[in-house]
Amino acid sequence: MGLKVFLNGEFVESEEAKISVFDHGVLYGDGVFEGIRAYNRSVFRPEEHLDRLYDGAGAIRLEIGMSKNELQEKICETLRLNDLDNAYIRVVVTRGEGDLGLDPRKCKKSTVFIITDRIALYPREYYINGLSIVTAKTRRNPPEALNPRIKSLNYMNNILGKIDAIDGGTEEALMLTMDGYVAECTGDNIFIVTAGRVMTPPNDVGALCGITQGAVIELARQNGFEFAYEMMKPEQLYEADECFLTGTAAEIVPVVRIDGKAVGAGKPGEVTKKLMGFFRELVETDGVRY
Ligand code: PXG
Repeated sequence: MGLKVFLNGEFVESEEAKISVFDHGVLYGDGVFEGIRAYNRSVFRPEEHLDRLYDGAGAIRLEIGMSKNELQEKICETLRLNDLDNAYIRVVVTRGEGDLGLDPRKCKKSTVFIITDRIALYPREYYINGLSIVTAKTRRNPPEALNPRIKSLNYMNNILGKIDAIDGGTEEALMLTMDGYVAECTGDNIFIVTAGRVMTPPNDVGALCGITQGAVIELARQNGFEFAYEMMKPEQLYEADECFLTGTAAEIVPVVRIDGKAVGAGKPGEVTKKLMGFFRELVETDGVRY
């Protein structure tokens, strides 16, 4: 039995879930999206994901056409219909159908869909032994161009970064700002730990405000770790005691090698492992039931 997809107000079989070739989401990547997780029949922090979705839509002057509450209810309904206990949820809002021109005013109604699926987890190996990453040659978009705070459907900058990762024989790549500061990875935020201090770059350098990043900052503070937003150059990463990535799909994944250089002892660090434990508890307890 196929999974049902919410598409423009209706639930349809995944094979029937189709959108127009004139949709500006397809023609121009004109739209916004969210990736959300459900654990044990609870959606993890849906309000935060929906706030980010609506803020992004506002920034590109896209009218979603549904309230946050309605959309949250449709997410829960989709999960219930598909009887999923644990899931990866993709919410997508595009500008909708228009003509062969950029003008967003030609698109009269947004396209909204929700895909819920079983989550394909990263290999356990990454969490036990850690991940190697490389610095992408592609730089992150400056906030004055396509602001990385907007989780837009135009992910070409990140895809180019991902190609750099693949070329470097790894799964994830570090993306720098135009000034050479650490921004984030192609689909994850980045943290380092140096002398017991947990640090991540300030999001206004040009990075997505990650929901997982926010949760990890809370956990670090609650558990007595010193935390600071810090501008950092790649050299500071090489010299860090620990490094890890955060993201909805990845959760917390230790980084043990950057550009071929070992981070700390070249294995997942103690602070990273503690935070991974706290995060596991958090997702099991802090969610919205469906
Ligand atoms: N930075 C970027 C550029 C992202 O796309 C994150 C950071 C982490 O944010 P959250 O809110 O998830 O903690 C993301 C989100 C995937 C996938 O399939 C990953 C993301 C988005 C879409 C798909 O791996 N990462």
